[in-house]
Amino acid sequence: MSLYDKFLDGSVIALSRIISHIENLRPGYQELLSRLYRRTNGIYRIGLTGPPGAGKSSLVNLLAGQLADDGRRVAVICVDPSSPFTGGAFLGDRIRMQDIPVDKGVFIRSMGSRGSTGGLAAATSNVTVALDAFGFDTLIIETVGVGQMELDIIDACDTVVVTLVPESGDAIQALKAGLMEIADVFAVNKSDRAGAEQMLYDLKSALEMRTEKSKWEVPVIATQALHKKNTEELLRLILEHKSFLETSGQLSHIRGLQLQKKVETVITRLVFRDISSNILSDGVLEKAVDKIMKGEEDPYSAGMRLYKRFKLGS
Ligand SMILES: Nc1nc2c(ncn2[C@@H]2O[C@H](COP(=O)(O)OP(=O)(O)OP(=O)(O)O)[C@@H](O)[C@H]2O)c(=O)[nH]1
Ligand SMILES: [Mg+2]
Repeated sequence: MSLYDKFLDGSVIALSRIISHIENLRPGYQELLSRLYRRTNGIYRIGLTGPPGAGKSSLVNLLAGQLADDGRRVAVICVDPSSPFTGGAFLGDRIRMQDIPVDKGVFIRSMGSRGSTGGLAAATSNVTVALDAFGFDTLIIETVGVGQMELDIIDACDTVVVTLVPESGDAIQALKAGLMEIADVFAVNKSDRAGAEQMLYDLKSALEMRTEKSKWEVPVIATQALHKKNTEELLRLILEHKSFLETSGQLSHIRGLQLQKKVETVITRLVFRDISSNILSDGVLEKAVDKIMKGEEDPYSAGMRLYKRFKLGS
């Protein structure tokens, strides 16, 4: 039985291996993705982002469990925060992926920023295709909300939950970090701590002040993942947003834009691959650098010359 057949047969091990194949851009991965794409059903993607230690994994844990209890087939992608950008897991007590309820059939995959040559956002989106084709209907993506890279991933989700904590400063901070624009739901987690009321108030005021109004009114909810408080309510708000997307026609609009991006990425990658294998492999680049060093050419015209040569050769 081939790996693909085992995948179709529902083998989780085959799924994991197929994901690695895609993630590492091994030969034939685009063809594989093309086969997988035809089996997709439009998996619903929930993005969860927020500052380090805000309780994202704790919430994901509970949400995944609740969704699985409701009969959904849930997958979770944790974009590993131990990237050079986010500074790593300095919190010794952070919830690890092992704590997520695998017994309920929840599939968990961690994606590191190192080693994903094609860019983390593209890799995440490709892995989503595999999960969708496998039969999962709901995906939760957890990522630390700090850099542009994370925003790109979260941008590719249908519903975005921004998790803040009372001590993460004022709502203005969230505004500055660009979180206000991407949030569909705000969760003020660790609301057992001082300052939660103020945070809720500030967030609501900041949302009201927004000039750009949408038909969806971004709700703000206080949660306590540690004590399982209000997490069912949080899920209800998330699913309410899902219904909103579906009934308003926004879902197909978003997906159209995302597909456009995807096709662009596929083309860029193919061009890049061809250029690297056709031009850059046989010392052409070294020769060009040599010429530049000798003052016979400059890097810009060298780049344009090589690109033209690639185009003619293709
Ligand atoms: N007091 C309190 N602690 C909480 C609450 N929710 C989560 N925590 C604790 O906060 C710590 C960090 O939780 P995580 O779920 O790992 O946070 P995270 O946002 O996933 O962390 P990173 O992935 O490292 O950014 C853990 O010790 C949790 O038990 C809450 O509502 N109240
Ligand atoms: Mg976490």
